[in-house]
Amino acid sequence: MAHGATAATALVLLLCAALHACSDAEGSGAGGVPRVLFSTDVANGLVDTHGGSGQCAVSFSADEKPFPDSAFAAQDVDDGWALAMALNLDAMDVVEVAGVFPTFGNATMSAEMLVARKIVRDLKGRDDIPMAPGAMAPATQTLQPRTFWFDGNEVRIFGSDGLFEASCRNPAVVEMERLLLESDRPTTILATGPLTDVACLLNTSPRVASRIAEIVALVSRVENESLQVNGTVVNDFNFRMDPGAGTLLLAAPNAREVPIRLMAFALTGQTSQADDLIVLDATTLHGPSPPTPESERSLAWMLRAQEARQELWTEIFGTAEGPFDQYTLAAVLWPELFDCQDGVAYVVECPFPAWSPAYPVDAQGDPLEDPYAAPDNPCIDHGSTNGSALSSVPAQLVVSLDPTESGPLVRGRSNVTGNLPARDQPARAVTVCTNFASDAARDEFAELLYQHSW
Ligand SMILES: [Ca+2]
Repeated sequence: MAHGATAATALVLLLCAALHACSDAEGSGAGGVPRVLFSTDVANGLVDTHGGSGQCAVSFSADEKPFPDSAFAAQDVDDGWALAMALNLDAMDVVEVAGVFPTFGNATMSAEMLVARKIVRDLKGRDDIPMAPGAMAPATQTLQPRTFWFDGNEVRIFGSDGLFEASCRNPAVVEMERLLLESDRPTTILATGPLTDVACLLNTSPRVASRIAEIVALVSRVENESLQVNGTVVNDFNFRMDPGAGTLLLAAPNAREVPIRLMAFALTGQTSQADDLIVLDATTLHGPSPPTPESERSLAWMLRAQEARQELWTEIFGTAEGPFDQYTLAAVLWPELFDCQDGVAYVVECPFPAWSPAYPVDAQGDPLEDPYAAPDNPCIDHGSTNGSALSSVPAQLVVSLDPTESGPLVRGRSNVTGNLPARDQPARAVTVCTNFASDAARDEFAELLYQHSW
């Protein structure tokens, strides 16, 4: 796609408009720019397993195997592009990056810490920005039966006596809490990975609610929406990796005070489709003008670090991968680019887990279907046609675009919990972004990414 003088002019106007808007915006203060922190599964350049899938080499079940080597793959690069873009805009006084907190997800959290350090400290020279390790895995069990006490009582998952709150606080959560409470300016949380640490923060630190300007999360599907890239079904990764935490984020009592903005796949998936692709590569990215030795080094590393990932993605989907996590940053800085509205978010459970009495088996006790893939289950994209990898998801995060919708937060219950907290409360009011505001806004978004991704 060609971008001529008109687009460049629009870009300048857009940046000025954003800077002006920032001076008045909720969530900004004396500095005049939005203050953000990242909860991110930043994995650029890593060939690794998805974090939390299993870092323990030994199982005591004869039926279990050590994690197979084939699960190692070049992992996603969209977090790093969002982080690098944010740091570049921070240097231009368009945004303030208050902290960067890796969480398991695309890769193992431990390796992600090294990626965060590479981008924040080495490439961008920002020794002043706090970083701390977040969750290494979901803080609730998923795809496993519940844990029981010796007397037969279930080990509770949620609540102050549940295992989530008892175990979820890690250095990232503690540091995010400190940054929020010590700042005199509200902070926006960019949740671009699994929601474990953000859910923990809201469930264990009621005081932070009034300090959060907004949580902007790269997650969710609109009701009845199949998630596809070039016709191939994909999953809602950030929810899938920790459905328990995702539910607890929406359920946190103090979180009711916190605005939540969901960047739905209906929007964020658009620019990975063959007919509407935004590609970040050597043909579209040129760094700042004029370049500096630091900018050239940073762009060169970012491009090199994504090569294997883009090869893998192209092998699967036929085109390069477009941007995803950068939508969250753009939603904070240039909200006018997107079509967002009031909606309600809820969680749909997918029957049946393998330990359910209703799980279908033959006379020998062998399963007749994949877990969570019952033919009549309400989860979109589940079922044998899409394979077990896409069906082994105990729940989905769904958004209704009807803000008056008043159903429960957790739905589709199969009377077997699948380890999701059964909160008896209504669906959560959210803002959901589902489209670009216009074709011109889509082109402006692309231009901003081309300009600031390096
Ligand atoms: Ca991510």
